[in-house]
Amino acid sequence: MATTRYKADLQIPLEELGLTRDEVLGMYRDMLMARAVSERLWILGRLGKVYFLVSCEGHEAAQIGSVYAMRRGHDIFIPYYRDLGVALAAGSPPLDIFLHALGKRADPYSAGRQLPGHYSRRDLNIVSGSSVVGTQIPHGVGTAYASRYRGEDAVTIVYFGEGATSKGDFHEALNFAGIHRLPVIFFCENNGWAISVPQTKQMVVQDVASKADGYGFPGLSVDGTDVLEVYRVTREAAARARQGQGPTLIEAKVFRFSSHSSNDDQTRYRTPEDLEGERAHDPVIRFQEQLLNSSVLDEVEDLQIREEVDRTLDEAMTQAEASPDPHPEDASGQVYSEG
Ligand SMILES: Cc1ncc(C[n+]2csc(CCOP(=O)(O)OP(=O)(O)O)c2C)c(N)n1
Repeated sequence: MATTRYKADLQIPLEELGLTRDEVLGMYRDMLMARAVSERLWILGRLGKVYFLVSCEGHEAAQIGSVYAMRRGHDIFIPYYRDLGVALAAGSPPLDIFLHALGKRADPYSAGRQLPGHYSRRDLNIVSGSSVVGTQIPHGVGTAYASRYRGEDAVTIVYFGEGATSKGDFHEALNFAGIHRLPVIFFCENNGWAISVPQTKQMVVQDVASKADGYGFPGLSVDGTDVLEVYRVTREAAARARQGQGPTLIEAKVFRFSSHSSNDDQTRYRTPEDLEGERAHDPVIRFQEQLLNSSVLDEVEDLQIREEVDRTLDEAMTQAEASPDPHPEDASGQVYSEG
C-alpha cells in the first residue's frame, strides 16, 4: 500500500488545494517564523540563557503543512520535542516558546518546569508529551479513541521521528488504531537520524510508510520539504479519518539541518559533504521560490513579511526576557499533593 509522491511543480493550484492566497502566505509566514525562532534560540543558548534546544530547522514544511491541513482549535495535536513549527502553526505564539525555553514562571506549557521542547496548550488541543521517545504515539490513539467514544469528530495527529518507529509503543499504537479504525494520523518526520544512528541501522525497510502494511491501513511517503504536498496528503488523511475510514501513516522525508540537540555535535558522525548537500533541500527557500515564481508573492511583500516576523520576534524576546523567573518556593508545586 505504501506509495511515494515527489513533486517539483512551480505552479500553485490554489483552487485544487482548497487554499486561499492568505492561507498560503500564512504557511510561509509560519515557516519563516519557525526558522527564525529556532535561530534565536541558538543565540540564547550561546548566551547561556537557554540551557537546552532541539531545533526544527529542515522540518518546517512537514510541520506547518500538516498543521494547516487540520482544523486548528478543534482537532488534537500531539507534538514531539522537535515540533516547534507544529506548536506555532497550531496557534501557540512565539512568546510562549521563548517563555518556555527561558524557563519563566509565565511559561504556558509548564510554568518553567519542563525541558525546553515540550509544547502543550489545553485551549489549543496541543497535548503535553514526555521526553521518552515514542510514548506519545499510544497517547494519540487514546485521544482518538476518546473522540470516537464521545461521538466527537475531532481527528488526532501525532508526531514522531523515524527512530520512534523502532519502539514497541509504535507497534502497539498502530495495531490498536488499525483494529478499531480510529480517527488518527500517525505523522513521522523522517530525517534519517536518531541522534547519531542512521536509518540503515534502525530498520531494514527504506520507507517508514511501508510499515503501515502490517496494520491494514494506508502508508504514504511524501517529500517533507514540499509544504503544499504535505498539506495535500495530510488533508486527505484527515478527511478519511473524519469519514470513519480509520488511520493513515504519513512519512515526511525531511533533513535535519542541525545537530540532534544543543548537546550533540553532528560533525563527529557526518561528513562535510553530507551536511553541505542537505542545505540544497531547504524547505523555506524552496517555498519562497515557489511563491515568487508563481506570482503569489512579490519581492516587496516578501520583505514586508520578513520584517514583520523580525519585529514580532524582537518584541516577544524582549517581553520574555523581562518576564519573572519562577519563585524557588514554588518548585514543589504540582509535584506533591497539597493540603
Ligand atoms: C526511550 C528512549 N530512548 C532513548 C532516548 C534518547 N533519545 C532522545 S531523542 C532520540 C532520537 C530519536 O530520533 P527520532 O525518533 O528519529 O527523532 P529525531 O530526534 O531525529 O527527530 C533518542 C535516542 C529517549 N529519550 N527515550
